[in-house]
Amino acid sequence: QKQQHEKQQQQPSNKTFCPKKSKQLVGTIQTYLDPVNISTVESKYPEVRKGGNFRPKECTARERLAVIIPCRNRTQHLHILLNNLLRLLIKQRLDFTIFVIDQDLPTTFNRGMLFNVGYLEALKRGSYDCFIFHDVDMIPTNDKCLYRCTHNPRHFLSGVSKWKYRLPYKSYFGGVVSFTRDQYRKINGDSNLYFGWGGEDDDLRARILHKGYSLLRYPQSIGRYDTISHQRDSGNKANPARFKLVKSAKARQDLEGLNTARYTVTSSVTRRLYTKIQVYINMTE
Ligand code: BGN
Repeated sequence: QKQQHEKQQQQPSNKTFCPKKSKQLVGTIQTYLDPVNISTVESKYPEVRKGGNFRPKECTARERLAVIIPCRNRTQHLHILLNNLLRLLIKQRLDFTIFVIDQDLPTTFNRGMLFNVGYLEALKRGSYDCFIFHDVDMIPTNDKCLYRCTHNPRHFLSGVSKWKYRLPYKSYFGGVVSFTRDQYRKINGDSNLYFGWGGEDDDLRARILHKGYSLLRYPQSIGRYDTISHQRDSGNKANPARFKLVKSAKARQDLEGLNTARYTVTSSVTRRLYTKIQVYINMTE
């Protein structure tokens, strides 16, 4: 499987690099928040190859991007996200693959661990340089919000519709974040211990700062996101252990994370617009 992916990824050598900012970018774009059929989205993007893979033909992209979307029983939202996100990524002339990491029911949602699974499983399938971890319900509204990695991890959101296009608190680090392959490895990825809602993003931020990185964030006009409104998912109740866990984030950093993620891949399928990795996480291990 890896060989096949690698073959697909071999670059022709006689092309120039794609521009850092494509001339096609206009700024504010319309968002589509209504439910959509996957077949409608598929027919809109014939240029995306099986597995959710795209590479510009006229230039060589500067890096290989894996977009990791943790998901648990939220297929409707995934289709809405793809309906919005694919156009933006293609316009930015990026070499990307969409990975959906779908957690088997009934185990409580573990967003942090799904990030780790996404990183590890993507690297088994291709040599990605940049990882963008993307909530399934965050819809970008500005195409100058570049889906690229840089010298420090980046928080993409500066304002979200459900918070009146602001953030809930200054150090909020949820939603959409980017890491180079190296950055994510150096911080030992996410914690695996957060089952249920809350805190794992605060833990991740603590890990980044503790390893000496600083944080980047897009300015207000660019990091502007719409959200798909929904009820709190069943199987993702607020995690009462989160307060204690966040306090010990730095002490646990090297002991648990990317290096200790235990999971079982129950299926891996290449759909037209994404690679879907189904994963079982055992809560008691
Ligand atoms: C915070 C949560 C985040 C969540 C944001 C926005 C906690 C940690 C308490 C120590 N943090 O309160 O995880 O992304 O709200 O909803 O609960």
